[in-house]
Amino acid sequence: MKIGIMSDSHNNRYAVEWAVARAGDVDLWLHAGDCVPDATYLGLLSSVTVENVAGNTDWPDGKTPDDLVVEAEGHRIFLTHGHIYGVRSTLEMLVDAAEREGADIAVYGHTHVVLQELIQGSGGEVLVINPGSISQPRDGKPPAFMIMTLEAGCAPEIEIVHYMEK
Ligand SMILES: [Mn+2]
Repeated sequence: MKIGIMSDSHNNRYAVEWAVARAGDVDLWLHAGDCVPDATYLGLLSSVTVENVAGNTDWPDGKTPDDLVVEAEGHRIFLTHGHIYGVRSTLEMLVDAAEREGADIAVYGHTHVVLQELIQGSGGEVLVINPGSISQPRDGKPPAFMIMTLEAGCAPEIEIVHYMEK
């Protein structure tokens, strides 16, 4: 299955529209927070399920969780914004939290920097990914999102899509 992954859209609805159009057919969208209304908008534009979490600039709305786990194709994906786990200084707490949830993939945002890294945890390897920001990148590259292809028994494949790329 194909999973679109975006984060930190920060109220840029145009960026959300672009990502949906560029991604084409995906089976699921993940939005890693900042801001929740963008994930709601994503759900209106796309016909597939959107799983999303709250970011540090999202006011508590009583229904959007800080973390969640999505099961797909034999994988467990831990989705969180990342500020709770101090991701600006270390990915250790994020990996620990993912492992506590039995996840082999951890998706976060917050830093606005694209990252894809296989990190050794205490119980195995966790694939840690950050799709960057779809509207306010901080890595000197154009805005980005990811498309992850998951197949049971295969290593996840990740495509990084930058804004305006064909
Ligand atoms: Mn944030």
